[in-house]
Amino acid sequence: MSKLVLYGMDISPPVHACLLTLRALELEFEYIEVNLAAGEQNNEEFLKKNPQHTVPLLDDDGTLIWDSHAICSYLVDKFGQSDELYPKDLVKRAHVQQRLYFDASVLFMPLKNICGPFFYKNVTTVPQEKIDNIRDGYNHLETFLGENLYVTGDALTIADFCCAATASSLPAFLEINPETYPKITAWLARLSELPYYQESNANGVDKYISIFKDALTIV
Ligand SMILES: N[C@@H](CCC(=O)N[C@@H](CS)C(=O)NCC(=O)O)C(=O)O
Repeated sequence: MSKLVLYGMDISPPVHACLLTLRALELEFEYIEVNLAAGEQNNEEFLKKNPQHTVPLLDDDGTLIWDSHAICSYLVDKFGQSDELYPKDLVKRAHVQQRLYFDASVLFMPLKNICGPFFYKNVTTVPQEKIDNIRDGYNHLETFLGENLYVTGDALTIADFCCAATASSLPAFLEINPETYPKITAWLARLSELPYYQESNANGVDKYISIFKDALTIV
């Protein structure tokens, strides 16, 4: 069994997605906190491992993988007892991948586009357009969920981990109104019942949301 090391930060949604996957697979790993506020991601040592200077970063016995979506896929392919969380079936896998790319682009980037300027440049005003981008993501997610239990159908996959890690943090900027988004609300409640959800995601989400409470003005 190789030695897995995850570099992360406690409030980072993509890190939470990896923690959910690691714990779902019951894998042992070492966790190393990277202090992004102190700029540790730009240290020479970290940049050698990930020139894109982002967390999460996985080190699997010297094999370095970054981007949460790539990490979660790799973990299931390499260590999963089954392919349940990341199906090998071509069509099922394509559907999971579509949701992973959706998370990486449509859901996550609006979050990063608000919190990046806040953390690194002390920007506390948010143009309405950035909030509208979050709403677009919610609308798509609500449609994808439809009558399904999970984002690609009736089975839990890594696409749920990635999308839920982002979606649960986005209320820092725009509430998920249960009347407007009943499917998203029910899906997040369903995921929160996973035994490893609180530790892997919810604790960090609470901290993330509390940082932004009353901190931003929408203009
Ligand atoms: N698409 C990437 C996004 C990773 C990302 O942007 N992580 C943020 C923290 S949430 C980060 O490391 N920011 C520091 C930086 O970009 O310098 C993923 O899913 O892993």
